[in-house]
Amino acid sequence: MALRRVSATNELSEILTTLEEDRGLIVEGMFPEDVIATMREAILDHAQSFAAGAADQGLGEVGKYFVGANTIRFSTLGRVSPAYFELLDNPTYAALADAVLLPNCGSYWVNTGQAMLIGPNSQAQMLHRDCENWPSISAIDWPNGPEVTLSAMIALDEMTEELGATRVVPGSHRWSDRSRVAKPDESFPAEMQPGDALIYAGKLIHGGGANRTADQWRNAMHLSFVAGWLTPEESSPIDYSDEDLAGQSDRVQMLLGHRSYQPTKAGGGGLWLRHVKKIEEVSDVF
Ligand SMILES: O=C(O)CCC(=O)C(=O)O
Ligand SMILES: [Fe+2]
Repeated sequence: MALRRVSATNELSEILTTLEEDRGLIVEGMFPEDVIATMREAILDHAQSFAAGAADQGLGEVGKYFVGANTIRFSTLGRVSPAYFELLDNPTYAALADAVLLPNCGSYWVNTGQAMLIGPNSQAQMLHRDCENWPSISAIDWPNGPEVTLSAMIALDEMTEELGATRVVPGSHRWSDRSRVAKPDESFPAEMQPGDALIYAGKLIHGGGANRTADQWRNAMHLSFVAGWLTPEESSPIDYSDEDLAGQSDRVQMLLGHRSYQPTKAGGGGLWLRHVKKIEEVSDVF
């Protein structure tokens, strides 16, 4: 069972069916070349100020082990380049996220948008499921419980197996034993061109590949969403001010936590009322 690839120009229904069945696929040409080129340049420039291996995701040594000794990671990408907001508004990714997540929540938001650059001579990352960020949810009725997160690994440059393309374990979302550890030879590399994306749901096992080159970096970024009733990895609502998001679409503002959670697609909830009123109209309550 291999990792399937489809073109972003194919019928959306075909992409959706493949994602529903496999919970992971490569969508070729998903993001526009110019947006990817802008994001790439900004990320590589910003990366100059980070020491490889420094990101520990707030977990100390465990986090360092997870991200790798020679990787560079950083988030709050909207401050690195406004091209990030265009990625958030991508219509294909929006349709896929709506299909996977909205059956399980009224609205979803950004889990994290992160530069994930793997340096030369790096070991493979441990294989894992992103839904294990919220283990008490994954445990419910495994493997039939709800998908609560959807991720994209987006190629900024070519991603080959040798460079450390993300590895995916097809079928692992259906394994009856959630604690079964994937063997390295059960995984396939998601080789991609710039602008292609590996889209995968939280239950699919995957991990960053080993970068076996002596002197080249694997340049990719991650962009994931999570059900609005769960807390994301990244603290977007406080990382972006109202001014930062002025002029962005309602969707971008919602994805970055500048809207209240909606329990159902029809609305409801919303103590801050930011999804139905402009903040200026309710600011006297603060
Ligand atoms: O770097 C990669 O290819 C994957 C990273 C990843 O899956 C993660 O950190 O959760
Ligand atoms: Fe992951």
